[in-house]
Formats: sequence, structure tokens, C-alpha cells
Amino acid sequence: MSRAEHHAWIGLGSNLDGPREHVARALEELDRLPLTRRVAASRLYASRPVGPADQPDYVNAVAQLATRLSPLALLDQLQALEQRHGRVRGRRWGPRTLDLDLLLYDDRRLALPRLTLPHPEMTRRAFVLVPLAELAPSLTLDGQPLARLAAGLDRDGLAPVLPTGG
Ligand code: A4P
Ligand code: MG
Repeated sequence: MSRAEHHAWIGLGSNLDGPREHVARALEELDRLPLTRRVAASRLYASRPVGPADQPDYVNAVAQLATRLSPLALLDQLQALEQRHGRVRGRRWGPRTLDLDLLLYDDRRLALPRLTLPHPEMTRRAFVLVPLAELAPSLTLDGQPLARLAAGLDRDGLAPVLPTGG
């Protein structure tokens, strides 16, 4: 069997129980998913919560994968990985140990009950577009380069996480 490799972009987010460690570990684990390898990872960003404000700040990042999984099979793997990080589904946009969003899968468009592609909120969110544009500035969405879309967003409350040095 030879299935073609596809490009997928994943948004990672955490704001509970050591967010940096959850995101850093998940970046490693994405590289070990079946039929999948991680091609690139953005820096980690600290970001103020979008949605309910009475929750801790987030750590966000974006990863680029090459995968032979279908979009739904990849979503299954991402949700299983969230579960292994102790994710408890609470209120919408509420705090979480690990959130993995499938942002883009090639240039696929899907509107299934379980999966919308591209991720419907991504173009409004600096915590997604800024790290994504860091990895793929010339990639286009609806004919617009990501770098230009990212430049148009309010980056208030978004900053790279500085290395602690130990
Ligand atoms: N689903 C549909 N399309 C997708 C997709 N492209 N990728 C479905 C992933 N999942 C997709 O998601 C709800 C359902 O969406 C899933 O069952 C899946 O089948 P969820 O992760 O269970 O619930 P959620 O995350 O609470 O809802 P939602 O709408 O996905 O929230 P978001 O968009 O993930 O937002 N602020 C900052 N600064 N940083 C953040 O990372 N994250 C959120 C959560 C809010 N505020 C934030 C951040
Ligand atoms: Mg989500």
C-alpha cells in the first residue's frame, strides 16, 4: 500500500497544570503518531485567553505534519492525544490541559459534523496565525498570504515564551 503524504497544520494550546510542559510534550508526541512525522514546530507563545477571561493565560504553538492518515483518522489521533493529557471537556472555550486543533490539511475544505476545514476560527486568532505565519509565511488562505493575514490581527497579549535556561 502506498498512500500519498499530506501536509497538516496543528494548533496546540494549554492553560492548565503546567501549560508549557503539556505543549512541549505534545510537540514530541505528534512526531510519534502512526504514519505521521513532524516537519516543523513554531516557538511557544504565551497568550491572553480569547473567550471567557476568567481563566489562566494560554501557551500556544503550531506544528506542521506530514501524514498518510486521512483527515478524520488524524482527528481521532489528536483527540486520543488530548485524552492522554487528561483533557476533560467542560464549557466551550474554557480552560484545558491540551487542545489540538486541525487547522489545515492540504487545501482540503470539509464541513462534517466532527470536522470543519480549514478550522473556522483560525483567521481571527493571533495565537494561531502568528505561529503559523512563522512556519509558512507564504502559504495562502482564500488567496491571502498568511503573513499578511497575521499582520492584520491585534497581537496584544501575545508574546514568545522565553527559554528559562533550566
Ligand atoms: N471540530 C470541528 N472541526 C475541527 C477541527 N478543524 N479541529 C470538532 C479540531 N476539532 C474540530 O472541540 C469541539 C469539537 O470540534 C470536537 O468534538 C471536534 O470534533 P473541542 O476541542 O472538544 O472543544 P473546544 O476546544 O472547547 O471548542 P472549540 O470551539 O474547538 O474551541 P477552540 O476553538 O479550540 O478554542 N485563547 C487563547 N489565548 N489560546 C487558546 O488556545 N483556545 C480556546 C478554545 C479558547 N481561547 C483560547 C484558546
Ligand atoms: Mg478544540
